[in-house]
Amino acid sequence: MLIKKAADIPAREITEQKVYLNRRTFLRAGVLAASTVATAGVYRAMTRSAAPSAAPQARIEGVKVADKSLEAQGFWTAEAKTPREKIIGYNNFYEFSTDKYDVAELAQKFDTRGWTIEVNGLCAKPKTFDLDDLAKVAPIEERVYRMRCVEAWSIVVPWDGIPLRKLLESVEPVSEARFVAFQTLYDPKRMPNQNSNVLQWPYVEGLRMDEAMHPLTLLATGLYGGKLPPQDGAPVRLVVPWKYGFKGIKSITKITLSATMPTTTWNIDAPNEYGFYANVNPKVDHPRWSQATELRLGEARRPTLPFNGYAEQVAGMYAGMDLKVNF
Ligand SMILES: Nc1nc2c(c(=O)[nH]1)N[C@H]1C(S)=C(S)[C@@H](COP(=O)(O)O)O[C@H]1N2
Ligand SMILES: [Mo]
Repeated sequence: MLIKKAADIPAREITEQKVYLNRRTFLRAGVLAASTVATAGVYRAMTRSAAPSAAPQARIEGVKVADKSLEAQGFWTAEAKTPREKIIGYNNFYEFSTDKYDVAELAQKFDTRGWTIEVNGLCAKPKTFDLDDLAKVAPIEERVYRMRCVEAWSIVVPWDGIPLRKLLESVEPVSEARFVAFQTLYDPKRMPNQNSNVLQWPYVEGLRMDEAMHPLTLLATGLYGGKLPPQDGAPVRLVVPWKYGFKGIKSITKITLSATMPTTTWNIDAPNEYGFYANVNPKVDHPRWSQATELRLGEARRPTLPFNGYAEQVAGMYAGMDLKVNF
């Protein structure tokens, strides 16, 4: 990314944190991988047992509920929410500008009328969704998530959205689907910085199927109880809270189920710096700066947590993988 200086980040010792191995999730993943009859139905049953209480609503009749069980599941955090002005005034959205303070103004007139998201690939019922269709897929839930940019700044955002899993289940993935690829709109007239070659366009991202089906993975349509502002990825963006922020692809127009690992924008741009998995890991420094700490916007610098504080919910998906690297 363009922020190259982080020399001021003190190299600090982080207590060795034993990665929490969720053995049951691991075993289920093994069964799934071994299964030759894994249908969408089988996948559904397995992922459901990973999340005993199906995503309760964090907002009930306009009242925000600070429920411990939501916090335990990772759906909510008691940490101070970053003020809305900061969230919508400091953005990475290279289709508009590489200057975080300029994105908001340059994206203000971004026209999202008639928006559709095509969901295709390895599924029984491919479909192009407009925003009304999307609203019918599942009720909107509020999630208060930490977001940690790979550049070592972070925010806490009250998102509104639907679990990605609900959308994927609605198109009935077939057993060969192992990955999900995402694409941002490509339209240089509406996204003027796509006339530059600062990145390869359109911006693309991807998740492994189990990551995409994880209860924490959100398709966000709003924040702070209102519509998603253009600078934050209107009308629909991805939020994967345990991964670096660049996985959270904005203004999505296409989602494709595939058998092979999709290419991703930042990996194409700098393969030695950004990998496919990109799980937040304070012990693996970026080649050009430390990842041990982060600047919480409007607050003090603080230690970065493994999996951005969501290890208990997600570490089991990476059992047996070398977590010393992000690739
Ligand atoms: N299409 C697109 N999606 C994107 C980006 C981008 O440049 N283009 N930047 C990513 C990065 S690096 C981060 S940190 C987050 C920032 O989200 P925010 O501006 O809403 O905080 O969006 C991600 N999604
Ligand atoms: Mo980022």
